[in-house]
Amino acid sequence: MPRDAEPQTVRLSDYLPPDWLVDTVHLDVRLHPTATRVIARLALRPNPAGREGSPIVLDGDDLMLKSVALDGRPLAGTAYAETRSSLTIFAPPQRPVVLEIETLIDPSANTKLMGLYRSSGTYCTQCEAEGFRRITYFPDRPDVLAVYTTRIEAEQAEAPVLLGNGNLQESGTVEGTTRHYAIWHDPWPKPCYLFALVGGKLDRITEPYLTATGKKVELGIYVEPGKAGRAGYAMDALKRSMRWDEEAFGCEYDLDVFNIVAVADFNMGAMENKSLNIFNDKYVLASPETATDADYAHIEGIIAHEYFHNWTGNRITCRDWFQLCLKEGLTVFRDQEFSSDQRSRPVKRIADVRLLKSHQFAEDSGPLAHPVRPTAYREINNFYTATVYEKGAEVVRMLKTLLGEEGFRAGMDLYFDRHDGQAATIEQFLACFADANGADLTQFALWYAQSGTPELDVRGTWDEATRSFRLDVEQKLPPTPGQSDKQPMVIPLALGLVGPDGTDLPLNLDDGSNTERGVLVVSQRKHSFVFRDVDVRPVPSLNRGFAAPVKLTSNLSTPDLVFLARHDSDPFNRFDATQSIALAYLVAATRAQQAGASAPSAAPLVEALEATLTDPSLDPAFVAQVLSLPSETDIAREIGRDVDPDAIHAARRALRGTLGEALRPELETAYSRLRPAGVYAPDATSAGGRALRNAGLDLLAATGSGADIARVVTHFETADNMTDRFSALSVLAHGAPAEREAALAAFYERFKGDPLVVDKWLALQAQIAEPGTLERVRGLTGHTAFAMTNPNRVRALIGTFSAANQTQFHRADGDGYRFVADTVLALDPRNPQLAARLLGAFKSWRALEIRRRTLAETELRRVAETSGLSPDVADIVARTLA
Ligand code: B3K
Ligand code: ZN
Repeated sequence: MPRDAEPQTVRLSDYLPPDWLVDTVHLDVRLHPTATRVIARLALRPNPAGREGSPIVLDGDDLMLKSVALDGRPLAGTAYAETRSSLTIFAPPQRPVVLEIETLIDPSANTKLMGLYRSSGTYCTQCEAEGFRRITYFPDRPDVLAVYTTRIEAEQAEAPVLLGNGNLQESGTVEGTTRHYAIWHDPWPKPCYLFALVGGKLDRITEPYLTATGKKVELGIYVEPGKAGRAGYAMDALKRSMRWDEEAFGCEYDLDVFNIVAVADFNMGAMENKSLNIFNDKYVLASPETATDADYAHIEGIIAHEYFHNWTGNRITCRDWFQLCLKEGLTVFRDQEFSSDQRSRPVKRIADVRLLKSHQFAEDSGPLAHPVRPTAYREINNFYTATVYEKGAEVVRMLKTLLGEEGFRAGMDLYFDRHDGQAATIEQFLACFADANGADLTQFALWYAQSGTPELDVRGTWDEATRSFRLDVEQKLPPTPGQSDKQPMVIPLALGLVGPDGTDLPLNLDDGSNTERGVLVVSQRKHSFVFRDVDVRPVPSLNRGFAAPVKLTSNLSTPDLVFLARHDSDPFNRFDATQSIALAYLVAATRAQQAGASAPSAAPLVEALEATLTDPSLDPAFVAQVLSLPSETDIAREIGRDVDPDAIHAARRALRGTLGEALRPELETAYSRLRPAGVYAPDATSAGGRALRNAGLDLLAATGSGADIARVVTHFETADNMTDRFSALSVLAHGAPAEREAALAAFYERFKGDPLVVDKWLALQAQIAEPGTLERVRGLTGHTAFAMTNPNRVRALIGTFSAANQTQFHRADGDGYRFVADTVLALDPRNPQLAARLLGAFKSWRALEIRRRTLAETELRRVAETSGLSPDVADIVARTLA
C-alpha cells in the first residue's frame, strides 16, 4: 500500500468546507475479538459549498479493506485508491450516491485505545478526536454531520449487553447461531467523533428521569460485573446535572435513554458520545471505603461535564478542531458553575483557580504555550490542554463578568437558538453575545488569539486632600512562542475598596459613573481610574473572585494583605491575600535556603492564618484551603528562573513545621471540634470538616513530634472512610519514615483487590520527596499491581512521579529525567497519547538552574532523535525544545 507523506501541519487559515456531505450512515458491526467486520453504508452528496467535481476522499487508519461498492455496484480497482490513511473514489457522479464499504478491524490488537478496542474483554470505542477512521473509512472531521443507525452483532455469551447511540430500535437473536444483535438509531445529526458502541458483560443500575416538560428518560450506568453497588453516586450526580441544566440554561435532554459505561482502560477522564457516555471507571465508581471526598467531587464534576456536552458540543458542535474551546472551555465553565451551585461557590472557585495556576499558568509560561484557539497543529490530541479547557472556561467567565448575569444568559439563549444542529466557530459564538447585548467584542476576541498570561500591575494611592483614590493600571503581555508583539486585552478588573472597619466603600468614579457590579474595564496598555468621595484610606481588594486570569502585582503591603485576609468581603480574595503572603515568604525562604541564611520571619503569615482559624463564621472547607500552602510548582513559577527544586522543598517543609508549632492550639481545637458524629456522607459540608481536620493533622505532624505522629497513626487505623485513611497514610508516607512502611503494607493488604485504590497507593509512593523514591518507583513497575498497558496505572505511578514529585523527577543527577524519557519511549509504540502526556512533565525545563536544565535537555534530545516516534511524541518534544 502506498505510504503517505509525513503528517503535515494543519492550519486554521487553510480551512475549506467538505466537498462531500454525508446525510445518513448505516453501520453493521459484527463484533469479533480479532476480526470485527464493519459494513458502512454512507449516503453522500456533493456539498454545494465545496469544490465542484471533487473525488470522494475518506480518512482511514489501520483498516483492512474488503470491498467497496457505489450505488450497489462493486467498484473496479481502478475507480478507487487506498493508502494507509485514506480511501479515494475517483470521479464519482456529482449527485447523491450510496457508498458501501466493508472493512475488517482487530479490536484486541488496538493498544492505542482509539477506535474500537477491548477493555477487560468489553468492546468499546473512543472516536474523539480522530478515532472513527479506525472503525471505517469516513470524512473524519467535525463539520460532517450525519444521522446514524448502528446494528451491533456479537456472541451472546461474550457480549450480552449491546449499546449504541440514540434509542434502541430493535434487538433479537441471529437465527441458527449463538449470536444476537441490537439496532440503535440516533435521530440527531452528529459528527463521527461522537459515535460510540459498547458490547460486553456488564452489570447496570437504572433510574427513570422526568424532564422539565415531562418527557421520560431511562438512565443507565453500566459497570464491570460486581461493581454496580458503587455507581449510585454517579447516578445521583447525573440526575442533579440534568435538572440543573434545565434550570440554569433551559437545556433539556432529547432522547429516550441516556447511558454511561465505565471501563478500566481509558486514555482520559470520559467521553461525551451522544447518549452513550464512556467513562474511565475512576470517574464513576465510588464508595466511602474506596473513594475520597476529592474523588466524589471529581465524579460529580465529570458526570456533569459530559452530560452538559449534550448541548454544548453535541447539539452545537465545532466546525474544525481549532474551535475545540468552543465546546470544551464553555462546558468546563458550565460544570464549574454546576459544582458551585451544588457545593460552596467560594471553595469551588479556589479549587478551580489553584488548578488553573498550577496547570495552565505553567503551560502558558513555557515552550508549549498556545492560544485558547490554536492556529496550527501537527497532532490534535496534543491540544486537549489546560489552556483550551481551563483558560477557555475563564474566557467564558469573563464574558459573564463583563455582560452581567442577564446579558450572558441572553447570549447563550441566542447561541442555542441560532446554531442548534450546526458546527460552529468562536466568531459565531461571540457574535451571539455581541448581538444579544449590543456589545462590541472585537478586542475581547484577543483572549482566543493571544497566548501567555497577561500581567497586570496595579498601584493605588489615596489623596487625603482631594479625598480621592487613584488606581494606575498597566497591562503587560509577555512574549510566547510565535507571538512576540501583542495588543492590549480587555481585562475585567473586579474590585472593592475596603474601609478600615472592613466594609466596602462606594465606588464612584470621578467622571460621575458608578462602576457596575464593581468591575472596571481595562482595555488600554495603561489605564488610570480615580474614585471620589473616599474619606479614609482604603485597602483595594483587586481581581475579586479571580475574575480575570492574570498575574497581578500591586503596591499592597504585607500589613494590607493581612488586613484583607481578616476583612475582605470577597472570600476568594481573603484566601488569596493569605496565599500571597505565604508565596512571598516561601520565595524569600527559598533564597535564604540557597544562600545558607536564616529564614525570614513568618509572623505575618501566622497572624493571617490565626485570624482565619479562629473566625467561627468561616466554612471549614474554606479554612482548609487557606491552610494549604502554595505548591512547590507555584513557588517555582514565582521564582521564574534558575529554579532549584531542592531548596524550594526544604523551605516549604520548614515552613509547615513552623506553622504546625505556631498554630498548635488552634489546629488541635479544630481537630477535636470537627470530629464527625454519624456515618460518612460525601456532601460538601461533611467533606469540609474532614478537609480541615486532615489539614491540621498534616501541619501538626510536620513538627515531627512523637505525639503528633501517634495521632496520625490512630487516625489511619481507626478511619471509617477513604478520605481520612488516605490523608493519614499520606502524612505518614511523607513525614514519618519509621511508620511509613508498615502503614503502606497494611493499606495494600486491605485494598489489593481494588485497582483504583491501588492507584492511590502507587501515586503516594511516587510522591515521596526522598532520594530512594526513584528506585522504589522502578521497583513498583515490576509489582503485580502495576501494568504498563493500563493508562490509570501508568498515570498513577509514573505520571505522579514526573508531575508531582519536584525534587525526585528533577534529581540533580538527571536519573529522574532518564527514567521518564525511557518510559515515554517504551510506551510510545503502544499508546502514543499516553506517552505524549507523560512527556509534558518537561514543559518547565527552561526555568531550571543550569545543571538540571542541561540534563533535562539531554534527555529531551535523546527522545527527539529516536526514530519512528509517533506524531504525538514527535510534536511535543519538538515544541518543548524549540
Ligand atoms: N471530549 C473528551 C476528550 C477527548 C480527548 C481526545 N484526545 C472529553 C471531554 O472533554 O469531555
Ligand atoms: Zn469536555
